[in-house]
Order: sequence, then C-alpha cells, then structure tokens
Amino acid sequence: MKKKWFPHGKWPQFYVMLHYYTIVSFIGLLITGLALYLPFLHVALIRYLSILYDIHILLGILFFLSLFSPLILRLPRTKHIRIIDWFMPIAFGMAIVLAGMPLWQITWFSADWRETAFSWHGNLAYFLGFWFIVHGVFKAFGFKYPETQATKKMDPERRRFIKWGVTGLVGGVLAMTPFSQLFLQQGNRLGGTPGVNTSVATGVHDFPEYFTVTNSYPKVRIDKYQLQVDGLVAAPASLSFEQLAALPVTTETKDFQCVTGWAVPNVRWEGIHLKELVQLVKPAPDAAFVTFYSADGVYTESLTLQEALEADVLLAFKMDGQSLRVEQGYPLRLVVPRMYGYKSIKWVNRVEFARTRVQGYWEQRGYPAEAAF
Ligand SMILES: Nc1nc2c(c(=O)[nH]1)N[C@H]1C(S)=C(S)[C@@H](COP(=O)(O)O)O[C@H]1N2
Ligand SMILES: [Mo]
Repeated sequence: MKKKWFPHGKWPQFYVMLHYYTIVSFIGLLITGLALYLPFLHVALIRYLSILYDIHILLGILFFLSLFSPLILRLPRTKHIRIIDWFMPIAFGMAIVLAGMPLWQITWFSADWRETAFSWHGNLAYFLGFWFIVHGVFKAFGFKYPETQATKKMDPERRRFIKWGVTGLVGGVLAMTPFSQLFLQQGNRLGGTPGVNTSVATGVHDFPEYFTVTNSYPKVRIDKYQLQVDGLVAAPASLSFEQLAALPVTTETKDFQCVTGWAVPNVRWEGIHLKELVQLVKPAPDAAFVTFYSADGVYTESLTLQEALEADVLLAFKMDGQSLRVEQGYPLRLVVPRMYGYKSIKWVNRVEFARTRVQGYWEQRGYPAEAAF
C-alpha cells in the first residue's frame, strides 16, 4: 500500500478536510508572511507585495475559519483529537490573528499598538510554526506523544473552544498593549525610536519621532552613494552626491505633518526639484508615476508624475541649514509638504519613472496613496 504522509487514522472525512485547510492556510501564511517581512525577500518582491499582502489576509481569514468552524458547525462527537493538538493552534492562532488586526486595519489603532502588535504577530507565528513542525514530524514518522493530561484525546466541545479561544484573545490583547514592549528588544520594533537625539544643532528642528520600518537607520557612505534615476526614461542616470548637489537648489519653509498626529511647523528644506531629474533622464510620455526607493531596502513611496512636479516637492539634502542627520534620511529624503509624512521617504537611493503605481509601504497596509490632509 502507498505510504500516506498525513495519516488521519479513523478520522471522519470532515475532520480531515478541516485539517487540510488549516495546514495549507498556515503554510501559505508563513510563506507570504516571511516574504512581507524579511528584507531580502521583500526587496526582491517589491512589485508583488500588495498581492502577497492580500493573499496573506485571505489566508488568515481561511486559517481563522478552519480553526473556529467547530463553534458554528456540529463536529462528530468522537474522541479523536488530542487536547494539545487543538489547544496550540487555537490559542496561539487566535493571538496571532488578533495581533495581525492592527497591521491590517491600521487606521483603527495607534502607532504604539501597531508596533507591539507587529513584533508579536511575528514572534508568535514563529513559535506556532515551530510547533507545527514538531507536530508534523511526530505524525509523519508515527512517533507517540507521551501520555499526559495535555495529550489526552477529547470531544470537540464548544465550551473548550471558547475557553481556548478566549485564552488566545486575552494573550493577544496583552501582547498588543504597549505594556508588553517591556518584553521586546528595542531593535525589534516597528516605526521608530522616539527621542534619538544625535547632536541637534541650535536652530534645527528636532522631530518628535524618527521612524524606520527596519530595525536600524541605514548608514549611507557618502563617497559610495549613488542616486539611480531610471525606469521608463530615455537616458537613465546614476548620480553621485556631488553631481546631485551640483543641480539647481530649491529652498522652502514648510510644516511637516505625520499621520499619527504630530506636526512640526516651519521646517526649512533645501533640495532638488524633480523637474531637474526629469530634464536629465527624459521620461517617456506614458510614465505617469514616480516610485521612490529607500536605502533601507524596504520602504517605498509613489507619486503621480504630476504630484512629483508640484512646486513644493523636493528631494531634500538639508534641513534648517544643516545636512540631514542619519535618522532623518541622510543623505537624501523626499519632502511632500502637502501630504502626510509617510510620503516623505527617507534615504532615497532610487527614483523610477513608471507606467503604473507601485504601492508604498504604508499604502500596502491601508493608508491612502493620495495622502493630502
Ligand atoms: N525610509 C523611511 N522613510 C520614512 C519612514 C520610514 O519609516 N522609513 N517613515 C515615514 C513617516 S510615517 C514619517 S511621519 C516621516 C517622519 O520623518 P522623520 O523620521 O524624519 O521624523 O518619515 C517618513 N519616511
Ligand atoms: Mo508618519
């Protein structure tokens, strides 16, 4: 007889089907989740991230339904499933799904909650992923679980599902509250380390937060720096910082507004207007969008060509008369004064003219692409 890789013993067909849904959705979640999270994958897949993101959400819903369907459907009452095999995915799955909510519906939650939720969504998924592997190996090779209270077989009672689901729910809520940041490494957090104060010169604004979506601020060596300007253009270019700074400079004083509520009035920016780059590389007539990339390898932003050519949109290299500090996007950041701060991508190292829009980092997570306030 052919060896079955996932023998389900005397399981009713219905259990087997549910179990497959759980397996397939969870593996899909791990793969898409890693692609969304790990920088080297993220960078390679940048154009497909919004699709991967949608798939991830759909799989999350499927995973959730497969775990909790016994609450709605009447499962056959047979003692076929071990307590731990049901407890682990339900309690941890619930916490992971819950911690995923602020990453999905980002406008419902504060930035603080999102940061913590982001870390726990990942940490708990790694943990449950590890348990799935152990569980899979045990089943595939027919190892026996030790006989304990937790490995007893049980009836699929609603009461238990609810109890475990609530355990996961409470765990998930605790994990998301900023309190749990005490247990997280600082470097693991999403979006910024408030109060980094690396020698702010007098007369230079200090912003309330210096965000990054990776666990550090990229350190760009100015002698190695190149701004790539390419895409649908007649003459792609790669500019050193010197060449860039030799272009005509525009100066403006504008307010800076973050979507999370803080604002900094009267910031003086000096930088290059996008029309200088347009003259240089000559975009094709159908290049309707501009995509900006960051040296952090993760963040992207986009504008329509028309928006990019607004008089006050700059690729800035100086703020309040000083060159940008590392945490502010040294050596070059975009400044879009009429839109929320998330449009103002830092550490810009590539400007691409394109026919279609590439979803920006926060836009993949639900913020509008037209971020005017
Ligand atoms: N590369 C990169 N650019 C970024 C961000 C980021 O996390 N990474 N955060 C954005 C957000 S949400 C805001 S409000 C501003 C904040 O600018 P600041 O970090 O200089 O205060 O930068 C934007 N540009
Ligand atoms: Mo922001």
